[in-house]
Amino acid sequence: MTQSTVQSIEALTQTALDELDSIDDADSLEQWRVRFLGRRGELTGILRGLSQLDLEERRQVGALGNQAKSGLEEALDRRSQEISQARLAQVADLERIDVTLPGRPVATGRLHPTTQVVREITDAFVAMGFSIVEGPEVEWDHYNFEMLNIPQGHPARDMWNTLWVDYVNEEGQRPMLLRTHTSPMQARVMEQVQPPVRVVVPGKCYRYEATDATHEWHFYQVEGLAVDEGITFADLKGTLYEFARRLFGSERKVRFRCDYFPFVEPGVDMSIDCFACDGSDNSCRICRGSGWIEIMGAGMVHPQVLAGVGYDTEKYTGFAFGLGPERIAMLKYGIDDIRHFYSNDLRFLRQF
Ligand code: FA5
Repeated sequence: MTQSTVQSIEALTQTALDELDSIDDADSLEQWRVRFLGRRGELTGILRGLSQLDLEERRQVGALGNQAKSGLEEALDRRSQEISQARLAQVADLERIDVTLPGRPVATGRLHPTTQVVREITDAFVAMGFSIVEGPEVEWDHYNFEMLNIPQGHPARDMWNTLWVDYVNEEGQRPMLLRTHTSPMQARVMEQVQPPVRVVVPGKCYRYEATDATHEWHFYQVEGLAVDEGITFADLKGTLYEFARRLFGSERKVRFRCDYFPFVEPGVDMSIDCFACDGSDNSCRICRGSGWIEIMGAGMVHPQVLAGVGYDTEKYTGFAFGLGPERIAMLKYGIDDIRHFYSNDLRFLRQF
């Protein structure tokens, strides 16, 4: 009996140690512990059977059993440490930085095409001696219309389909709006400074109108204003020709035609020849077959506007213009629909 118990303890110890060697994760280690050393484990089972032996045998085999038990416990501790060290080494390996690997590309932002073109336009005028100023997008009727020679009830108000702010003043009028053009800044600037004036005003405008390939309901304008003694229509044409030459090169054709704006006299619009069809396609979406794309309105500042801000109209004359940067970007880059600009399609925006 003693002999066979001793043999089973030795065999079990050997099996347990062999199996322990091949274990390499914490879960299997716990299963091993329960199987051999747990309360109902195999070694515990053998030791429990000792009660049937006589005292002397019990002492001998008991000592062997306890020795086997502490041997297995030590082996378990060792293996457990080896496993956690191997795990730590694995994590360190994963986190190690290989400085020879190529860097990850950093996604850089870029300027919106409108911003790029607005800057190009203002740069061209700054080079000709103009300064840049900005003004409010939420504007009073007073500046957007009245100071520009467009009083209440004037039919020309229909030229700008207006988004009114839902604010009613004490007289029951709605005097606040989203500016329909950057021209209100003409009056705001002239109220503040005496001639000579040379400014450009980039900014956002809003109109209550249906969109198509060349019309958005919100878009940018760049306003220009020059007032001084002796300014003539030749100065206006010279400045705008020079601007077109800087932006489009000398090959592009430029056209001035008479146009009407209540705040200039005479008034013109300036167009550039159509990049899409050269005027050869009657169904062209861009120029509708005319061969020309209008990019700005301009003219000599109306004496009524100069008088409105207190300028001496006998002494001073000036010219003003308002141009559309999106239309200019369309011409420069061959974009066939203005609605691409603000539809937030990255495939479009990443091209610039
Ligand atoms: C005006 O807004 C006048 N304030 C321009 C002006 C200033 C005339 C100073 C005389 C003196 P108009 O509505 O034509 O004019 O607009 C001027 C330019 O803004 C157009 O030539 C066009 O390039 C651009 N534009 C006008 N409406 C839109 C629109 N819905 N979408 C995109 N661009 C537009």
